[in-house]
Amino acid sequence: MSVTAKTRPLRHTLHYRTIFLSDIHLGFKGCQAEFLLDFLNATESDFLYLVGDIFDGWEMKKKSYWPSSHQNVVNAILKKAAAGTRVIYTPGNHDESARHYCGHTFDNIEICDTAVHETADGRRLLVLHGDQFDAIVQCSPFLSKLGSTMYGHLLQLNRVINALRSMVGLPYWSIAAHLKHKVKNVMSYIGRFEEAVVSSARAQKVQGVVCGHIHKAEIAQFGDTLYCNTGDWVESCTAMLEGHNGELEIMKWTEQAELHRSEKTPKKAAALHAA
Ligand SMILES: [Mn+2]
Repeated sequence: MSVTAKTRPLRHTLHYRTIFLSDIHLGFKGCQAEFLLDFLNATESDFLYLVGDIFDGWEMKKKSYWPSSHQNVVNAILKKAAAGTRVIYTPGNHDESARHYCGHTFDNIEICDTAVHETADGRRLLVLHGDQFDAIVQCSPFLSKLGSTMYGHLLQLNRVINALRSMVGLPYWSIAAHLKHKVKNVMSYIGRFEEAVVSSARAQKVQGVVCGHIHKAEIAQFGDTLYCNTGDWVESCTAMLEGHNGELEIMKWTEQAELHRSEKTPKKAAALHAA
């Protein structure tokens, strides 16, 4: 007996009221497009917010990189928009060219600089990418992040350089200490970023804010204001989800996908066996 696609058990879909995604960086090699595609295919929602840096225009300008998996992500989003999901896109600094189209709607995707989302339990959340606060916060977290990965190499280099310095009579100078200071700056950068985002939400008299930009998923209460960061699809593969009762959660798909798959395994095995 042969099993056709029609008779195969349907994939179990996860339903949410809202999905918030940011920092996908399509067009950049580091984008985890396969994971994202898997997530998009496994989920459905009434609202889908694209909270900036969906495309990486900076990388695309440097070299053309557009594998089919990246196009498939775009197609999956367009398909959702066509099927009735309300898709709202608030561009970021890497896809700032999309900001020229704020106030317009293309293929059912509404583009705006900032949006206000009302949760099922009546909370109003300001939605924006977050680079708008770079001028206040200063210091790029990515430069410092690069600093932290190079830390180990620089510790070694530190020894070589100081051996040379001492040979020519120069005093000891620690790159490592210099870098430690930079890493400490990352922590204070995140703190200052969160404060800036939260005070902007307060000024707009909303109950909370949803942003991206710093690639660090989080839901935290700052006094009377809720701070939500959706994370990214370059390293952490995270999304923020709103359930039908308005409850918010951060989902890490690399962990969730495994659970989702293990639930499906018996059905899939049965279908293959029958085929
Ligand atoms: Mn950004």
